[in-house]
Amino acid sequence: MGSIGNSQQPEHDVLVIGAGLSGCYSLYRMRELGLKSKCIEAGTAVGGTWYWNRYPGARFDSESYSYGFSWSPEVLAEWNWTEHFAPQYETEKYLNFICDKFNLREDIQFNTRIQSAKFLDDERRMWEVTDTSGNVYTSRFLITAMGVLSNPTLPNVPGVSHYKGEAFHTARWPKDHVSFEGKRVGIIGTGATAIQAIPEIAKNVGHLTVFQRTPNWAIPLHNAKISPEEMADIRAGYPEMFEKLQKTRMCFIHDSNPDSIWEASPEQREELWEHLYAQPGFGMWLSNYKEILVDHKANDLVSEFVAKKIRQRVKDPETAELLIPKNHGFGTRRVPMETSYYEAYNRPNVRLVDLHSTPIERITEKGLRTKSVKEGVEGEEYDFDMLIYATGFDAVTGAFDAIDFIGTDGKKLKEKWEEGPKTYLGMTLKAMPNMFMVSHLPSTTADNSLGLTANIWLYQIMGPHQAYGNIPRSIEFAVDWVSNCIEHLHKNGLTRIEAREEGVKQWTEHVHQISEGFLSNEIDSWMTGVNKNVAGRQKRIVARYNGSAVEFRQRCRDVAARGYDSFDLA
Ligand code: NA7
Repeated sequence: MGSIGNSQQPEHDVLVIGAGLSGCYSLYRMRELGLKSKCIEAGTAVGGTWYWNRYPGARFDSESYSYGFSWSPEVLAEWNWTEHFAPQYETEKYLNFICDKFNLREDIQFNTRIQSAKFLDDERRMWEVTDTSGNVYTSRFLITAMGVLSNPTLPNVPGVSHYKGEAFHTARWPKDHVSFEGKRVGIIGTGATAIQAIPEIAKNVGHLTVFQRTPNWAIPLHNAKISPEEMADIRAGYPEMFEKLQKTRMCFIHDSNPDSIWEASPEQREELWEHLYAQPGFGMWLSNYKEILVDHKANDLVSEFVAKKIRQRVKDPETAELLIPKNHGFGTRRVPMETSYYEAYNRPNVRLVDLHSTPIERITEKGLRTKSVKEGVEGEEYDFDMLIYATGFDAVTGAFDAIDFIGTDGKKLKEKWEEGPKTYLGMTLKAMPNMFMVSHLPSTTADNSLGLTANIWLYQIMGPHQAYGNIPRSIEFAVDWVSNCIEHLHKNGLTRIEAREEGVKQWTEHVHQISEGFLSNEIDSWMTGVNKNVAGRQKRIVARYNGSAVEFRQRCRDVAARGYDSFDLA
């Protein structure tokens, strides 16, 4: 397929922002179509999350083989996973292996951060993209290979810049070895990241203090090595496994459970929960009774089971109680998967501080100071050699806010999404012709705004209003759909595609409607777009497609089958 164009030739047919999983696969597909493509990446290498997010303990919590790409038979034949839940360095190696194999790096421009993207007038029908150094790139189509978990955020407490010791955000962990040996370390946050990091840090640290605002319901990962024989069996089972993943609601390997909790006896419930708790991976979340994520009473029962497990595993009853969530039920936030997380609190060198009774007053030069909510009780002063911020992200729309996307109406996307994202199929937008949002493991963006010790990077995963769950499955679908769409445009001599107002309205309503009834909607978390550290992120929004991935794909395929007639094409 030759270059797309009319009299006003852009420099590129396709420009991809971000060289994570989705960016690299987009580039691969565009090349297959014979299009002149370029991928722009702020980091110095490919891989995004799995390059930059290298805090101790970082690893998949979905089965490695189910999280790899399925589109290349050669990669499936040649790549061996060595652990059921691959550590960060293995996944980073995997992405580099793919880039080497398909020579993707030659079309990736590293160390370049995009600042703005503007759709030029209808005559020229192209995007003008500008990087932070002022370089300008033009392209017929723009693929944003970014997503919703981006912009690591620091706590909104005074004094963050005053701290003089080593300080790291977990999403911007340095490449060089970080030693905890003999050090007094403080970590703020107890989300999925901290829950992976804490047991690893605890092994080597002088003393670790964990500052917890909201505990989460974590369950055991049960990771294990994969022997060569096992890998051979996994490989032989790939076709069947990928077919199965396409049939499940969230494309995970775990079967859903059609059974009703109300038809099970207490003994049967206990038996199922013991079985799921002992299983590797997300089974406890995904293969549980069908009511647990929608019915408060059912949710209370399973929460009580997990609370019992925490009480059994944590020796100090007071600490155990603090680690049991009281403001949300099991599975209503992202369930962190852990390896000896609760046992870390049985070590004499680990202390848990409850920020509800003693919130952080300020970060100081030497550490931090808490205050007590009880009158007459003093706060405490903590001195550290190292402070770790495991404080999460400005999620969901943050990735898109970081770039000034300006469409045909002259408005910034950021302003248009103040009340939450509005999309058509989660991939296209009104007034942003020729722009596609693919779903979205990691793209990295250099940013020094946090002013911490390490090189710091942003990473972004998943896009708004698209099926979530097993992210690489969503990426493959979105990239294939976009590639087919661009191919269709080219074959038909079309140079402009734009979502219609009506389509955006209907899709956004559909996304909201299928989200109804989930207990998770009632809970503040990054999944509902809430970040207490960021102005304007206090209100819950519907950002994810909560329906089945099977249905999502069917709806998108129907649009393609009708020749994209729900778009304005020109
Ligand atoms: P999360 O899940 O957003 O967790 C962030 C943690 O940091 C969470 O415990 C927060 O408490 C805590 N936090 C944030 N700000 C503060 C302040 N100001 N004071 C005290 N504690 C604070 O991010 P993660 O990186 O752990 O995980 C993100 C996702 O990445 C994860 O779900 C995986 O899908 C991959 P809060 O809960 O807000 O009270």
